[in-house]
Amino acid sequence: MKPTSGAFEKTPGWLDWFDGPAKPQFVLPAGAVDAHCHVFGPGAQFPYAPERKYTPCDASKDQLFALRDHLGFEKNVIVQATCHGADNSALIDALKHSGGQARGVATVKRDVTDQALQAMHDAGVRGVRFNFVKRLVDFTPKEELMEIANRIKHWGWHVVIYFEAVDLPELWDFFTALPTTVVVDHMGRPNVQHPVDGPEFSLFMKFMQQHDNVWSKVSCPERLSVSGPKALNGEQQAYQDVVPYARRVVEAFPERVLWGTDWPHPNLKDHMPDDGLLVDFIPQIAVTPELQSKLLVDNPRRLYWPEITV
Ligand code: 0GY
Repeated sequence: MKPTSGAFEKTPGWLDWFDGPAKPQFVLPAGAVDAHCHVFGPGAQFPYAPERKYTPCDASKDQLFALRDHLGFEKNVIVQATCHGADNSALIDALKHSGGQARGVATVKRDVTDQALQAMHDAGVRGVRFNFVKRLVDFTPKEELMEIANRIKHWGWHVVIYFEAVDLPELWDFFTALPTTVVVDHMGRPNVQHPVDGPEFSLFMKFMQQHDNVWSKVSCPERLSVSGPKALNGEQQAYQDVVPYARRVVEAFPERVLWGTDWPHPNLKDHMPDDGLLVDFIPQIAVTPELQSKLLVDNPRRLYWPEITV
């Protein structure tokens, strides 16, 4: 599973994904879904988008599927990353080679044809992603996004939104007007140095409380954590500062949460997580077998494989 940089030169300072993940101690429930991960290229086959804000290390579908099997997941939800822009070719290729074990979230522009949407649906795409993180994308007018949301609704797709916590007030009216299920990436990126009961995270909780079409991925402790991956005093476990946030969301909205590795972890410069240890983080945020089943099996199935009824 060795990372390679392939045909493009990787952004300096950007860490390669970790190619020797531990076998998790936490045994995932049968049918578990890694509901947030990406494929990158390989760039020689699927070139990165000219408008990208970073150039990743290649991370192929075969490497993703090997990680899935190693960690004990059954399925993946592959999310289009910004480095591929609105060219979903690498994503579609991965879905088509997954033997039905992967579904996808694409990025589309206003001019996408119905024929292209149908082809994506047939390959396994079930959502579109709207990204508001300014370091990752250029601005797209909200009317354009709303037009896309109204069109993809016809296919029964949902909208995945990625934003920073400080931007939620400004985006609130747009998000609450979306006509589909709405899935928030990484709990709306809370600043975990702020109190979990403080105004910022309370607004996010209110967003979910008041809108039962809103779901959240309780993913990316490695991205949100300030305390980081290392035990501070020999007792504290990795990413402890993220636990209260994720646990609160899981316990308040057990039917509307998803979890994913975020492999291959774009844009990390300080440390690269071991995906096996990330899996071991799950029982700290979903503390009972029932919550774990909902988070890892029932919820992602309901959203991405509703045809599976047992
Ligand atoms: C993530 C997070 C990031 C990047 C992207 O599409 C992307 O490029 O989502 C990030 O840099 O925070 O979920 O993969």
